[in-house]
Amino acid sequence: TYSPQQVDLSTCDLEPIHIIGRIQSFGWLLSFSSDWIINHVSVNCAEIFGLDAIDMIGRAATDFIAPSALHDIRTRLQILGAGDSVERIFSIELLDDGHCFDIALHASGRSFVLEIEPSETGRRRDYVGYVRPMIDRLRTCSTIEQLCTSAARHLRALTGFDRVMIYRFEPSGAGEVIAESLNGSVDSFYGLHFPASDIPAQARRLYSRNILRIITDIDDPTVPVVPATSPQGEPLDLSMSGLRAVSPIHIEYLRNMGVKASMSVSIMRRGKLWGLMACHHYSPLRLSYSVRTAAELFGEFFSYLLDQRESDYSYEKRGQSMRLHDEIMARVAGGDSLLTAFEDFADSIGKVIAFDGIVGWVDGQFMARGSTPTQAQFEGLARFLNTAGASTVWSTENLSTVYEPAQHYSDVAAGLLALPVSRSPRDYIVLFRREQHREVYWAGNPEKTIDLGPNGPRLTPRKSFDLWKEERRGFCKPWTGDEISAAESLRITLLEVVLRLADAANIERE
Ligand code: BLA
Repeated sequence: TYSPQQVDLSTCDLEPIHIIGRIQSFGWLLSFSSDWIINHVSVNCAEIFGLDAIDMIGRAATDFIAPSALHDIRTRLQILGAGDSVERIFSIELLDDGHCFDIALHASGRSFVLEIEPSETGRRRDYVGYVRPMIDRLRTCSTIEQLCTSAARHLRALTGFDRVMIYRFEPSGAGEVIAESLNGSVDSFYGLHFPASDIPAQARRLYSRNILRIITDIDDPTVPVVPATSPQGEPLDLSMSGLRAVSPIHIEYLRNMGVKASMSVSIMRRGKLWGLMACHHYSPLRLSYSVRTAAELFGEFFSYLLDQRESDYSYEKRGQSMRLHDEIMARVAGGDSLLTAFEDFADSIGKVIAFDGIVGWVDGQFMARGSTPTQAQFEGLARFLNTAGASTVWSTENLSTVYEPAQHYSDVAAGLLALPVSRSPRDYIVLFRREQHREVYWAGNPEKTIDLGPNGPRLTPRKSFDLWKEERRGFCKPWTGDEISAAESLRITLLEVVLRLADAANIERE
């Protein structure tokens, strides 16, 4: 038993969603060993195989599948790679009764899982053929914002969801809707923030392996997979399944939101979950496996293009910081000291990293420009910075939480980026940013999740997603990864300059 005190956000992370033991009812699932003996079935299999699911266990899967289908399946099993790959066959006559199915095959432990869905009937549509022009459109987008908006629009056109969002994770794990496409009758979520606990850690890990999930109807009673465990006591791992039933906690979340069906496609960047293409529908929505496959493919291409755009941007920034290095070195070679050239340096640095104020603190000399602490205040701050170490840049968006005296000047310098420019902690170039008073709009009060709900001793999704405004005080505009790496290379340049100037001074003295 749990006491309410023990129920914190980490209990969300403990729910074993990959072994939930149920699938959604829009398909059928069976698993078999490498010698084709059926070891798990979803109980609805009776609908297509005409035999009670329980009676299928222990029989050969080959007894149920038509020879030509079996041939195709066998071939696919041979090419099924190690790891998380899934083989798909569309429009296969599984039972030789004229019915076409779409199937997915993947390995789970020592078994193979066969997932079956009805093929789309009527006018057959080549969805994969749609993806090409969608991607061509994306290629013409030059900014990340355009790219995301265009992706949301195209994914909505392909799938028909009422709301398609591009949701980006922040380093804290919370996230923001950065682009959206809507059916005119639903509310916008654009710009809204959601707390990290909405998508717990194990779900994120799973979503970086299996990149698409759909919930066709939150009221679907779902179907058990039997037996619950193998003779060895192991449940069937459904991590790579496309039919897996989802966590009841998440169903409650969607219900509280008023959403009936959802889908999300993972946006991966360099092996990490960057965000989600998150889709909502206000009535049940079943998408065929071929549409989902097209959506998945589109998501993968979108991820590549996004990575390319972000890399182009970083590359441009790197170029700028290299030019800055050259500029500074040229000036020092021309005989300027760091002190006499401070104003010029400040200008050059400002082209690469925006700041509101800058301080140079070299050999006990204080030089300042723009919005900075006073010399007396800075001397205290420099001692604090000494404790952060001399070998790398150090930054904060909110100085006063780590260094209390900064409260007295948080209006002029809420955050800083410090570049130690001598080998011992002593000399610095410090960039300051003013407070950026920011209002963060949350979809519901993110702290209001600490309740025990119908799903037992776990946190309950919040009931209200009404706009909740957080006033963010004392923070400056965040220093980006590109800015921090530019500062790091700038630091190396300045270190060289300071050493060179010190050498020159020594030579003069001798
Ligand atoms: C899963 N939570 C998810 C998913 C999304 C969100 C997108 C993936 C499943 C899907 O596609 O529907 C959250 N949905 C969002 C967010 C937006 C959105 C942020 O549309 C913003 C636009 N959820 C809670 C709490 C817990 C929780 C308190 O609020 C835990 C106690 C759990 N969320 C939770 C779990 C899953 C989940 C367990 C995994 C569901 C599964 O795959 O089984």
